[in-house]
Amino acid sequence: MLRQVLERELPDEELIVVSNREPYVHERVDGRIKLHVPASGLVSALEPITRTCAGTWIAHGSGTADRDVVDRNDRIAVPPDDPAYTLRRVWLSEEEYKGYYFGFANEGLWPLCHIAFTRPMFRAADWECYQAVNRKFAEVVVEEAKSDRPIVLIQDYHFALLPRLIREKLPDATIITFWHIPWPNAEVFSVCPWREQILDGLLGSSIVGFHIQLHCNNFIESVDRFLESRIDREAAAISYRGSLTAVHSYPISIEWPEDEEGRAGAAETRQAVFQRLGLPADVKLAVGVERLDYTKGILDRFHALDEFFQQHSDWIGRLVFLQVAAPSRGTLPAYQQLYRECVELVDEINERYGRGDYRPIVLLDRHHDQDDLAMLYRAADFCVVSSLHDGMNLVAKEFVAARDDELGVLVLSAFTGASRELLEALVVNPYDPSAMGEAFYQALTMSEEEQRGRMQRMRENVRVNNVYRWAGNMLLDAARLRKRAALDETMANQNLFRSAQQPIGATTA
Ligand code: ADQ
Repeated sequence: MLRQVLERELPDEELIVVSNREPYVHERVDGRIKLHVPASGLVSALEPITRTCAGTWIAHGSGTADRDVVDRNDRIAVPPDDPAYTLRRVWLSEEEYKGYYFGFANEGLWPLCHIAFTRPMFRAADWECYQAVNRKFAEVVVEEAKSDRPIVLIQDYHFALLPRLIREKLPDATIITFWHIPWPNAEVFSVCPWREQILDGLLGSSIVGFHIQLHCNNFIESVDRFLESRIDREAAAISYRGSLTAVHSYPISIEWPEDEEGRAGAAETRQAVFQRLGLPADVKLAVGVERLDYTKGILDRFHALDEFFQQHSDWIGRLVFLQVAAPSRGTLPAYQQLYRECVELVDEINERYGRGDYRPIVLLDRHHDQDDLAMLYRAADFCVVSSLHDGMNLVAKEFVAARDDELGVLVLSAFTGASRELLEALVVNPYDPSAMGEAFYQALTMSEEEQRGRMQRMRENVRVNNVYRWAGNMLLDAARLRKRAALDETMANQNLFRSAQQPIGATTA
């Protein structure tokens, strides 16, 4: 569908993607340059699209060897082993990055948008950096644009001001901004000291996208409350400062894995993983995979495990919880504290329920590559996604996609976008540890027939609604907007022509 959209609806159009994080990072390790593909839902989702469109991806060059491999225009063709598109790196000073990324984006907007009861911090100095960096990216977009009406896909909360800044320079561009995290209700949003500027910035977009309708509604409510605008709720469009912004939901997804010939079967994979972790063959395995982030409800699932062992003590010694947690934003105090609390709670539970060699929780606090993660998903009896709040959550979809044996159970928080689509998961409230503990029990005792029935339906959903459909739907809407604009322009020209032919004074009232 994406290919069709591109060929039929947007032939020869120019696609520019902007995100904070780059899809490829070059690092210098022991004097040699190493290529690293970072852990991020955003990169997993956008990389296949940019490849298909042969576009330009503009991002912050964060690797220690990034400058060594670019050309004199700061560009590099990627993927390095099979180049398909251009990566344009933007350099930020330490001070800029600290204020814009760690400060305003991650200590301000991230907690503001996630209802996870972590207080957002707003500092004027961070806001200054955020504005400056948005301006810097706007300049680079204009520099990279080969025409005056490119399609620009802006990613995420790092760039709330960018759409307006681009619009001022390229008034005919089609700008789609996708907000990957939730949008809070107007009451919560109102605490942001620069709420009007943020809304004004975003409304420079032709389309603002969220994962689910609730976040679209919250955004429209915020605009209604803080800006002078006209809102057409039926068409989900906002008219502001003489232009129109559509607000739509586009649920993001993953690239469906291709059938790999000769890939190890589920039983073999399980055996290999159990051997690697030193687990006896007869224990059950639960798995959790995320960046170590306070919105992901990692402590909450450990509390649920505690409850579960209290209620079902016969399972002590028979269930191991493998938690993979990639370090993230480690310089921020809230993340350092979470890491400490996490290690302490794991130690406490392991001490309480461990016997001999048995440890109920195994914590692997490092980055894993996607193949490794797929092996863990396939080896597990159930996967736990207990986010306190999450725009979508791709781990839930990756787990489902990995289960070609159609077995395994997904325990999924009701506060993820994914819970709107994966209806056959065991949906839980992460704030209720005893109910979540019961869901673990239900997962462990579910018949294979029921597992298969649920898994088949979820797999069908994720297979069809994959990341290409997400991008395809956004680009299709962009194509519609461009066609309508072209039509409007033709009609306006015709009217001009007609009125020029009419004698002066012949117009009717
Ligand atoms: P994230 O908050 O990063 O994404 P998520 O959607 O779960 O959350 O994506 C995480 C990605 O990182 C997954 O592809 C996962 O496999 C990978 N990952 C996690 N832990 C890893 C590890 N230890 N090692 C290697 N890879 C790891 C944000 C929003 C989400 C939204 C996505 C996409 O917060 O709500 O779904 O963007 O829009």
